[in-house]
Amino acid sequence: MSGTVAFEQVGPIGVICISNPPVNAISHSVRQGLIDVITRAETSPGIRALLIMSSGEIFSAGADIAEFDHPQGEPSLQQVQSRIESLPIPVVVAIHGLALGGGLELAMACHYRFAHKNAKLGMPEITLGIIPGAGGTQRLPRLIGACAALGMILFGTPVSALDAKAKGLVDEVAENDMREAALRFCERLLRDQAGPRPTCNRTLADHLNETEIAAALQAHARALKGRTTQDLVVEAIKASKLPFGQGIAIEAALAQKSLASRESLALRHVFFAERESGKLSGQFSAKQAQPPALRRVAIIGAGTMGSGIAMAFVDAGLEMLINDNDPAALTRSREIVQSTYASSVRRRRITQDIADERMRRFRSTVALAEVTDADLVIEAVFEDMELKKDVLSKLDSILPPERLIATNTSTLSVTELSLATAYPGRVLGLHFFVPAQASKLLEIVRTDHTSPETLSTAFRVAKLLKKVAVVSRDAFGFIGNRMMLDGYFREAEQLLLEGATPAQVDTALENFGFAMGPQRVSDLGGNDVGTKARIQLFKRESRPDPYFLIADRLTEMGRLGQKTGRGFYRYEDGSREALPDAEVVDLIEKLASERGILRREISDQEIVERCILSLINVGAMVLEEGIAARAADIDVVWTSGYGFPRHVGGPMFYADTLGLSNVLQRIRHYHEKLGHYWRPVRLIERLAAEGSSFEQWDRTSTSQ
Ligand code: T1G
Repeated sequence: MSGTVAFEQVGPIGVICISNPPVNAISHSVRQGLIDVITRAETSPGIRALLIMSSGEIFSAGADIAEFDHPQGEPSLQQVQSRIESLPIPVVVAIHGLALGGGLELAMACHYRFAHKNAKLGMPEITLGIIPGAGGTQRLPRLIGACAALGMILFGTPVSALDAKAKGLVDEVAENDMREAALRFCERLLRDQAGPRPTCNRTLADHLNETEIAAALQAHARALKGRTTQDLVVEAIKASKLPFGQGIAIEAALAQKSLASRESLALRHVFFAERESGKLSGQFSAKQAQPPALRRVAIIGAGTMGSGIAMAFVDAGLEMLINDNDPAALTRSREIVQSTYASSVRRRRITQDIADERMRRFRSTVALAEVTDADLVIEAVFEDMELKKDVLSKLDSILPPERLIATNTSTLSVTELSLATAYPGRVLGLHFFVPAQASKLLEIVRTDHTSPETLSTAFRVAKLLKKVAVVSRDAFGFIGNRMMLDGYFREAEQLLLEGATPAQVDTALENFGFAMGPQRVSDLGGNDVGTKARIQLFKRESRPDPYFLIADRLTEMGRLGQKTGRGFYRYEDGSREALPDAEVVDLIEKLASERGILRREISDQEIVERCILSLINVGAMVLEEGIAARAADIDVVWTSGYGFPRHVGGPMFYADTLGLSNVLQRIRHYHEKLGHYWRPVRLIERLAAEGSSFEQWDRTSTSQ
């Protein structure tokens, strides 16, 4: 009997309990355990029904993703499901928390589904680049209809228990004590002599037609841009109109195909990389330090970033106090937050009660002294060294030494700021991204002084805000901005000088999969923001010309981007549509001729290759300098904070798929053609010479 599945007889009911922490993944041991207890139940006298449930927070997060890279040992989940479905007695499943992927597929093979009112049920396989492979594309259509099933599987986000009941996926929803309620439900079935009800024998209520398929794909077009898994999903669900045996065989073949796809390898890499980046390795193991409880947070500076960060904490349930010495700024901040909640209420994302409750926890003050009872204080004032030092030293004088002080700087030296305080160990950078309340990424910037307690509190903050945390050592631009400025955006500018247009560069990279091209991102964030960042950079380091000639000239000309209606593009009043502007092309031509740069036709392929390779090259530099601990961390930063396509896996994973010797050969090609800043990084040369990869580098460097 496996240790992950327990069996107990309660009168005529055999209770089977899965216990495989932390998420009851349906690993080999669970599958074997289920087969063992079903066999035992079949031979136990007096058993007239089975109840399958789980212990812990959730029912099950599905198949064990960690097993995907190895041949799946018998019994398979399909074999477990056939045993359950063909039992001569009713089998009930009780779902609490979450039933995802293979977990929901197991539930759909049971004869009756019972769910707690707060439970959620979903098929997130598409987020891993695979299709449901344990009957999900065959049983779900039989339970809720092919069209609804297509919607649920393409979307990947779980539905509530009440929605699931309305769709016919769940038979009954329980208010409280799950186990007791589920046992009552089984007894009622026995009283009503309700027998087994194999889902596989059900007939489809509807058939998919091309219009519905097109509509469903269109509804998810943005999320599925550049992806292919959706085509396999459609093919599999179409097969659900066939006899079950035929459909399940087609699903199995398509599932195998999806599992082997580059898209899935990339998405699984990002899945585990996001979970790994949340852990500290080596001398900074967070386990040594228990972070203090976080109930109250204070933000200094009520600008756009300060207000967004404040909202993120309020959304996470914390008490919030925002401070600014300008009462008008506080009023503006409150109005911005209030109107953001109002639009969320209009879009039915939250209720008015929730909006009101959150505004009650959003307090503001001009008195800095009032922040002393906050468990954490984050400064988000204007990006100026002297101003930030002044704020930090004032906070240092009024806060107890163990209290964490964080700075939201994106360009200044966190080390220098921390040394403006008496306790540099309690200072670090919490680099949020616009919009702070919604962006997934949080760059945690540690200095050589940052203490383990401070670091583990920062990780606690990320978990509370449901953000993906990545640790960066303190250096100019940390991980993301450094690679953006010295690699990706810089190369985009160079391509403009050599003959490409902003629209051509942006479209080429958006076709590669980026959410938005570099020039459009610059116009959205404000070209002046980039210029200010470079002014800070040049106080610490130099960069040879040309380095953001065009963007800095646009700033001088007041072409700041969307906020001024003109930037790399022009924008009609009230529109965010980026329209080409001849004045910009003229400016670029002039800057190029001033530097004797010959302009030429440039292919989209060259644009993508140069922008991505420069990202990879600077990424390797960031690794070599120890600013990022893992190549996988860089992939997390770029996929969760800079719009790099998740289904490509991030720049470093992508480099591995290209092969580092090919990457090196192409970088050397551009080094010869374009000069010094394309010099290949030694780490790439070494790994290519060893026939190695960034993934292997991660494995060896983090194990040291
Ligand atoms: N398999 C293996 N490990 C898993 C796992 C899974 N399905 N889900 C989570 N973990 C690990 C995770 O790596 C982490 O480990 C720990 O559990 C806690 O996770 C046949 C083929 C459930 C919403 O896509 O979305 O079924 O880092 O930090 O924030 O058709 O995990 O501590 O060592 O994320 O509370 C489909 C994936 C599988 C769901 C919990 N299922 N998981 O979030 O904790 S494919 C999914 C999640 C499938 C079938 C197919 C989330 C969660 P560690 P966590 P969390």
